[in-house]
Amino acid sequence: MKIIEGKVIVTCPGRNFVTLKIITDEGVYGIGDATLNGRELSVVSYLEDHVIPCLIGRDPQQIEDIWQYLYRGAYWRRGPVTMSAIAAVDMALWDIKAKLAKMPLYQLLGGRCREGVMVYGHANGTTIDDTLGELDRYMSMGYKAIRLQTGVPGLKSTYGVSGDKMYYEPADGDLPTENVWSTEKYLDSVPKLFERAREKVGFGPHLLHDVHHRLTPIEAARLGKSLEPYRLFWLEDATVADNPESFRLIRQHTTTPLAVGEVFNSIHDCRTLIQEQLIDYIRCTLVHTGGITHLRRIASLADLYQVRTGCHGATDLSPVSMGAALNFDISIPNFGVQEYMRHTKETDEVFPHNYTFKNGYLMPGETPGHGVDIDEKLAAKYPYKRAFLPVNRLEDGSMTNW
Ligand code: GCO
Ligand code: MG
Repeated sequence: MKIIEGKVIVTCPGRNFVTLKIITDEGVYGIGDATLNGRELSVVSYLEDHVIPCLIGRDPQQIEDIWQYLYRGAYWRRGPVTMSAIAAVDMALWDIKAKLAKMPLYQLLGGRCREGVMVYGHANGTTIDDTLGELDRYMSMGYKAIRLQTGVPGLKSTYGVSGDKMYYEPADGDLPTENVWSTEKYLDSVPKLFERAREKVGFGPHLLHDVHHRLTPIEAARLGKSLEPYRLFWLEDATVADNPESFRLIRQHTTTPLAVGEVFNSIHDCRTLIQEQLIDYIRCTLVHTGGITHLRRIASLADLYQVRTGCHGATDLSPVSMGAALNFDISIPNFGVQEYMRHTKETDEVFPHNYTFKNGYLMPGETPGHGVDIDEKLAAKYPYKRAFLPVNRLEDGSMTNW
């Protein structure tokens, strides 16, 4: 069996997605997600110019060998562009292998470890009252885990609060939008939100919060400590994780569980955090971390240290990533939770899929492969539209993390 073609499909049904289709001489094909928000065309070029020519003629069943070939063979290691391209190939090859085996992918990965994949949804609003209203709505939809983000009094905008109640889309400008940030204002508002939320709904639902890398280690430590009475499921990206030492400092001060990893792209980014048990959840995503082959290694390492997974699942990861992630999530022992931000109707139509939501759980489907396809004709109706993530400045004008 041989790979005879690799096609990169760029489509924008409301937002940009990059998809790789690998076609074999036996007619079986596989689909992989290659979307890197705000940097989409770099991955397109990497795939078209440097990866696909090397795949033609190879046996698509040799997943590990092809992974090593693309990783070691490039000489230049890691980085989000490279690892997203490798991930797309890897996802497509696992799709092909599961189709050949006539099994849903999770069966090939070892079978189910649980009945369903617990997901968390995003409840947000510009005021605490709005956010609590959204919390109600998510609970009535059956969600068992809900992320809360609220507007910060005195700031025009903040991460995680959208105008649209259904969908959150941060890549909102043809050039990067400029936002303004104040840590002091933010640190006052978050504990109030969680105090009100627990008063309202008790300790039944899991509640989560995303700091989006905006605090220094000591500020994050203070926030974690002040949130302890509200027993969060996790505090996400409390500070930038470039230095694992930052998490040592946060850990010394708080028992609020910590999650990190959505901007990681390699096991080497999280090795120390895991081995020193500085985090509780590793949030790497299939598409930016080299696909199923590499994420399985990360999850296995994490399992040794009682660190659980919580794969990133924002709307900028396509339904292909979601379908593949669900097959992975259901098959590993140390799964924690899966992020689930619903895609728009247009996106769901471009990517027909068989996963389903019920009572706060997502279920991968039972058809062979990872269960997600692309309707190429429909995809062609939505041409690429340049879009950037915002940038962030402090009130005095200096650049900070978005
Ligand atoms: C999350 C993330 C996202 C990112 C987005 C950037 O927790 O889901 O923080 O919302 O901001 O993926 O492209
Ligand atoms: Mg996040």
